[in-house]
Amino acid sequence: MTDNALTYCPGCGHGTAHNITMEVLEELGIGDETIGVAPVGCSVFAYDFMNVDMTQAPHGRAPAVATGISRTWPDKYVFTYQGDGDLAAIGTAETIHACNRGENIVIIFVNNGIYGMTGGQMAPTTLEGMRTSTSPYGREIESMGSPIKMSELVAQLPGTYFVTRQSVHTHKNVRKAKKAIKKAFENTRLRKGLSFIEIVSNCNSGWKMTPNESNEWMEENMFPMFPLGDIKVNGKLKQAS
Ligand SMILES: Cc1ncc(C[n+]2csc(CCOP(=O)(O)OP(=O)(O)O)c2C)c(N)n1
Repeated sequence: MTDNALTYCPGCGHGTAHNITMEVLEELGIGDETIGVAPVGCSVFAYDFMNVDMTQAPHGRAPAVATGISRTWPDKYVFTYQGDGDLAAIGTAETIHACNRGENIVIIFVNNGIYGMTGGQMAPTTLEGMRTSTSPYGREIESMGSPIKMSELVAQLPGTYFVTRQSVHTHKNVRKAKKAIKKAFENTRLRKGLSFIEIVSNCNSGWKMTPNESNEWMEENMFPMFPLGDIKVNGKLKQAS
């Protein structure tokens, strides 16, 4: 990480997710060979915090930009870091097609169930009944559709080699998430294709809760819809989805 002070809300999972990503690169000794693509959203300034070569893509386009970088420099480790509005709404096409092509990149997907940066609007990942600034009476499936489970969706595509869902809200979960991120970059080294790491995260400001309340709410409400664990390992689906 750089020495810049994080601008995330106190209690938000983004800082931890950044930190473990950078720790993995340092431990693998590949920081100088890595290029990250920041999204639009709260983590738009990831390039200020992550001490590796970074660029930033228009909203949702990070997997397409990462594709170009990875194909231009096939020996580099290339990753995107994206929120759920970015990855699962505005960039759905880029995400699906990069996964389907099996680009040799890592996608780190931080799912907090809403558009955090712009004021907590509904995202494709918003839970049924969840109140957001654009679903003030709660998400209604009939008119707004069901939450999209991106990890289960991309795991069906032959191009994904590793798909897992993690969280960073406890020490134990941080360790597991870090292990998953390490495995993902090792897959890049072995040129195995695309590794997709979902991190279910809180958005205590957007959810209008204290950090502790938001973590408890996440366990009780987000995890039943977005269960933690590996979904696809070494190109093989682990569980029916
Ligand atoms: C094409 C486009 N549409 C909309 C926006 C406005 N916008 C900026 S950030 C954001 C929400 C990002 O939410 P998410 O990707 O979930 O990340 P978070 O802020 O929650 O980490 C939106 C809609 C934009 N910049 N560009």
